[in-house]
Amino acid sequence: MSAESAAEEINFDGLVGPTHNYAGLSVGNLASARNRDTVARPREAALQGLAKMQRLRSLGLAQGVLPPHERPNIQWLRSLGFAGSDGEVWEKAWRSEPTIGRAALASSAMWAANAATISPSADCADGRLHASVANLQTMLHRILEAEQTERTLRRLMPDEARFAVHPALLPHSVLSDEGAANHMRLAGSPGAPGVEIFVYGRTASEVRGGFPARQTLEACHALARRHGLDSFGAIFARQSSEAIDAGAFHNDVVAVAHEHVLFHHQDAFADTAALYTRVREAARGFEPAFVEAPRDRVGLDDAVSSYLFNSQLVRLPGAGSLTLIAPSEVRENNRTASFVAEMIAQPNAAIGQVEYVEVRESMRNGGGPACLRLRIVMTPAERAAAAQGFFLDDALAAKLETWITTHYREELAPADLGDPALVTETQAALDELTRILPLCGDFYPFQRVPQ
Ligand code: SUG
Repeated sequence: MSAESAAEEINFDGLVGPTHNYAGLSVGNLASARNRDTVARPREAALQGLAKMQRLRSLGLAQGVLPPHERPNIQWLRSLGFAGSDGEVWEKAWRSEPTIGRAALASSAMWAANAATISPSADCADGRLHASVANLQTMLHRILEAEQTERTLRRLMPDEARFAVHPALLPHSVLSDEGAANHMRLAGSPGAPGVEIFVYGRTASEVRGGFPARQTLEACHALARRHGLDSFGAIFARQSSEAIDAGAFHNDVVAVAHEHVLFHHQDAFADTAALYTRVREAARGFEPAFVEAPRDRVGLDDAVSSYLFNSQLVRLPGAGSLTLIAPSEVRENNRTASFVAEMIAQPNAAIGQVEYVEVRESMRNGGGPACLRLRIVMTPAERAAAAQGFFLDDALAAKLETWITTHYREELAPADLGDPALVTETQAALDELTRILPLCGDFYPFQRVPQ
């Protein structure tokens, strides 16, 4: 088998961290606003995420896992002038600066689709796999993620002859970048040269009302340039303002692509016809299939509340068509459930099966199945060169399950969040995790000896 045909797309899911909570931090993300200050269930959230990973493995797909970040982010709080023991730093910050405290506690790195933008080696001029860490500059709590994400990706893909891990673009409104959530790729097979679609919500000079548009065209251009995509390989498409203002704060709330199939809402893009034309012109060696959900069947409100398009689109081993891994909320909404049932029943359907997964705790913060994973297409040689301890197998899943049930609180209510014991607990949990995943040494800032 050639490297091209043996390459596979591997989902790396972010582990939900021990401080998973609902702080209402993301303007324009309706679920985050609606669930602000409700009681979160970190243990259940992490177990739901792990169960999704295991479900995909049981369906025959390769699966990886990425570690949570250190939260509360004591190092950042110290840089803002808080002093004392780690517990004291947290207690003072939480009490005196609630906006900063909430940002320092967020477990939002679990949404690995926002960690980076990945271009498989088949698309890149230098033949290496390129990864650009996202700056996530629109939301304060998310800007904090880039530093650890870069360290994680360098551990996962250490061999610079095969992998190019780029730091985040300068965190500024002009270069606003939210990673793979605004990036799609179409290809005849995962390892064949593909067409990468970068979706942006605004240009840098534009003043837009409504909800924030978190991705600029200028950021997309920079990513395509860095990754060495040729002029055929990169397409830039504008997300529709209606979608953003209806709560589609990332493109992956209204569209998803895999292999030759693009599944999207009718109102996902500013100019759908132009996008189809560009994709058809750029597609090398395959015929793209466009599956559009019409607005009179599925409203933007249904798309945003059910997360129909935040499904994972995958090819199960031996399957003749793609499978949609959809959140169970899609099945609970009559309109999306009946749309999916009809779509998969079509003769020669491009998407011919659906599997429902339960990630309700993440959904309550606006993160569906597709948000929780970063897709990395790897050839067999790249997979062999990656750090093996990040790939999930039954033994690792069992260790992670025990680790979660040992360390995670069952509930986190708003009144619990300022508790200094939370710092000690999360540090103990993360310290143990560095012996379960290949993170030995001083991976987390709290593990470093103070200078
Ligand atoms: O950035 N929610 C995340 C959800 C990210 C979903 N990712 C993708 N669509 N790929 C966000 O809005 C809410 C945190 C809080 O409110 O506590 C949050 O950050």
